[in-house]
Amino acid sequence: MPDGTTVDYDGLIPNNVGLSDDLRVRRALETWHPGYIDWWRQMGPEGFQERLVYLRTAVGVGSEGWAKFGFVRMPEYRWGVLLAPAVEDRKIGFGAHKGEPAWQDVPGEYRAMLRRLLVIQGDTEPASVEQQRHLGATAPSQYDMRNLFQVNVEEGRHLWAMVYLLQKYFGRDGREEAEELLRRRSGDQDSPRMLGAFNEATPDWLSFFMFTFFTDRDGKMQLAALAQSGFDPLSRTCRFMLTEEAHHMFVGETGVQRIVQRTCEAMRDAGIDDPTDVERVRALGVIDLPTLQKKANLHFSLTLDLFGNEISTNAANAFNAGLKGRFREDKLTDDHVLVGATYPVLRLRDGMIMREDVPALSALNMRLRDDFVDDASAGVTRWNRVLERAGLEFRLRLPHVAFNRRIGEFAAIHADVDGNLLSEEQWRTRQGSLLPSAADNEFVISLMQPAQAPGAFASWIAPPRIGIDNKPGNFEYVKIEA
Ligand code: BYC
Repeated sequence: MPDGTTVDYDGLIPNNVGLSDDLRVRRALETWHPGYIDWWRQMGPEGFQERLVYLRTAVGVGSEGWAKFGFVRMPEYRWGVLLAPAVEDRKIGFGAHKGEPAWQDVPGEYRAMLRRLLVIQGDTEPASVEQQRHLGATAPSQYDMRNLFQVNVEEGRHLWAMVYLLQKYFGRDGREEAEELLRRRSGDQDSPRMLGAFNEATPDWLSFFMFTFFTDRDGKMQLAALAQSGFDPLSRTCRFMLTEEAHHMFVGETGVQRIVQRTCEAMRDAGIDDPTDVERVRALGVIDLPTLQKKANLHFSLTLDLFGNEISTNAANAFNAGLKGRFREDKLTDDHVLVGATYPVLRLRDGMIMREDVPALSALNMRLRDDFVDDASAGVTRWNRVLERAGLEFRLRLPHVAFNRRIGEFAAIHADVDGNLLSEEQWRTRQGSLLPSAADNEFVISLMQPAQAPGAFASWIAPPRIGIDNKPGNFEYVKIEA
């Protein structure tokens, strides 16, 4: 039996779940494997599949030394099934089953609910790879290209994580769902991915950094909520996924930070101190700050939609069932049952946005969304430090939660970034100053010229302070010449 911290690399599928002794699941996964590789070749990073990339691969699940770095061709990456070590005697921490032993198998009455959660989570992982598949060609440096590919292979592994749970615990339904996860496509008319933001295009690197900053952070919050699950295999799976997820948000946060830094430097060198002098700033070959704000507005609002409706019986049921907890549930000090508790939620009442106390159980999506907003604002504060240091007064900010929504209370109305309601006509007039316009997007895309020589960086982004795995600035992260 595996000891739960070392990974068995002998078979086709690296794992710490004892696959060598679990013939049924091993066969199911080995049968699914060729379809996955076909999907990766068709829908994974375009143009770089045969290049050697300096990637980290998980080799253990302990807290130290869990990954090793080395050159790998992406289709040969060792995707595997890795669960965080089991916690002895773990109990369900919330809901109607609080205090009972955590489930090692699927509780029959919650089968459908659990399957739906796994499928939604699983669906987002390949979706993001599909969304990002064209970006390699315009990478602003080898460092960034390598980070993109790292994020992509790990999203691929996160798909494996959900597919393992489906194959192991859901029999034939699980196998069918696993096939469907390879069949849907981001943005496809007939067979789209399940959640809205995962069908949007990621046409440029600014979008990629904003996506990893905001949307991967939804991933972090959702995984953190699922890591609390009373279904122990899901909890252990998500705990390990969170270890990898941290790098994805690092990529987003530092990506935007480096863009802000480069813009500030270029403005200073050119003696421009008005950030709204967009044309002059753009002429320097850097991204103007108002455009950065508009992109942040877009990605923040798209990501808020991923938290579902403000009032949700699905969320209440999943919590009651002990399947999906709150962010850091185990650190919270209330009764973890929430019957009779309330939570304040922003709602639309008589054409106004009002705070209203609602039953806490039905407001769990909002609670997670509020935790997300706090987490994201800490990142925005770090971006703003760059502006402060540069002596500029401009600050980036998060728009109001009612801005540009397609799911929930505010889908029916228009609001500006301060939460003031706008008429249809006012929205039409102001939209271009709040969200990226076609001209803004065109400008950003015009900057996306590849910088492929080791140590080279595109004009619009500063180099990172430190290389991946402490490598020097001119390290060849991707062997571009085959
Ligand atoms: N788009 O009761 P409600 C990540 C549907 S990201 C389309 O509010 P619930 C990653 C909803 O399905 C994290 N439909 O829903 C990031 C429901 O339909 P049914 C992904 C939507 O269940 C970057 C109906 O509306 N993981 O990992 O409370 C790169 C009623 O809604 C949407 C998860 O999301 C939408 N946005 O909340 C790579 C965790 N929103 O069932 C990866 C698992 C709602 O009535 N998912 N609907 O027909 C969940 O926990 C929940 O399903 C949701 C929705 C939070 C998504």
